Amino acid sequence: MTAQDTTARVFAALDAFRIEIPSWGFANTGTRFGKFIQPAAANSIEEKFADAAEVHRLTGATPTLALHVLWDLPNGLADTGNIKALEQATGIRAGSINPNLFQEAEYKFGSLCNPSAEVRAKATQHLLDSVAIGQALGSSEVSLWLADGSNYPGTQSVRRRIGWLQEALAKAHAALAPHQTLLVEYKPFEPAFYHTDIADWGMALEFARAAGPQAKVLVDTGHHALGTNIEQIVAWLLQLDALGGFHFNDRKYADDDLTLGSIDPYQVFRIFHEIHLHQHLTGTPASPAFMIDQSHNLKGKLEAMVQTVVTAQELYARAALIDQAELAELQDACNLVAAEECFRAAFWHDVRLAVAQWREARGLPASPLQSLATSGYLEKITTERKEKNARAGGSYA
Ligand code: PSV
Ligand code: MN
Repeated sequence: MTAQDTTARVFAALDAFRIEIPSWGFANTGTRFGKFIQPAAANSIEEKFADAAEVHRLTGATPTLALHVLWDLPNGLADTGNIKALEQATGIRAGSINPNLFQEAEYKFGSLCNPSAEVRAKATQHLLDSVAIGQALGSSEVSLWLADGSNYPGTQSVRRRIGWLQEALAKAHAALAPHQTLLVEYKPFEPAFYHTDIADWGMALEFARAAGPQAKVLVDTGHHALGTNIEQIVAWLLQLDALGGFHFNDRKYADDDLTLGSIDPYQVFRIFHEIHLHQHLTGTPASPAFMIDQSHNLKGKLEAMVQTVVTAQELYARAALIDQAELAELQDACNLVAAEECFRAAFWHDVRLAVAQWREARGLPASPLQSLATSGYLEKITTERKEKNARAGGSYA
């Protein structure tokens, strides 16, 4: 491939690449043992939109902000007017709507799978409200993650809980507008440690299929047992037209929420390869919703978010450099070393110069991280927010 071809591929890949950032990535968060308060953290939805707009100004790739209903729209539908005003003011659009079915006291023993019909009804209503919020905001994804499960064998009926969840998802699906997708996220454990009601992609896929054609699976890269071949799951979901979206982050052991690509950039590259390959095989671009699900409490929140988006752009561009036709030929010939080298050559290709050229050609800062450091934005929000943050409690118990 000539240098010109490489640059053209990088430009085309980046022009098409958008990734959603999470509102909770700007707020004070912590570990199970305590919150680490940051002076510049966002305390309101206004501040979250402002931070998201800054990330988009720097990277050109994050036009939408994922919203978590209880945290960002505590009054539900009544808050959508405020969100619309913020969209107007910042140029950032509301992204996926995330129902919150894990925080309230009633959900101690589950939400949509709770043995109590009353609790299930409350949870189902919240899910339906989330669908309505998505409609009011014109957002396309309702992204469902359940903390439901149990901690001790024999204490819950896995079978009956499957039925309850199917019922709730069917109701949510029936309420979707044509432009909406219901994303079903899975997670093997935490906070439930014995069984989780949607524990893996097979269960998520089955729930999505039973709910209807507008329900798809969401793959959170942190939600797999160690050693799981995530790109194979992605390949299967693409093959079945069932891949709805991603929550990107990185992990060493579990749902660590580390910065994308910080532990295993090759895995992200392999996942992006499956996305590019889909277009090569079918002629149609794969269109899962790319989202980040990270909430940093050690790194600065803005810096971590910009670093993540930049890494995602670089890895997406690198995966676009694979010569798919050549790779297919080598695979068919079972020419293992040559096939692997064709694959790896793209991974090892340093695209940073081409990415910087793309940024400049699109009127963006050549180095988003450097530009963030010198823009004065971090100093400004630190001054504005530090007193409020100093009053925030960080205690676990
Ligand atoms: C749960 O671990 C999760 O991945 C879900 O997507 C939640 O909505 C998100 O994190 C934020 O808590
Ligand atoms: Mn997630």
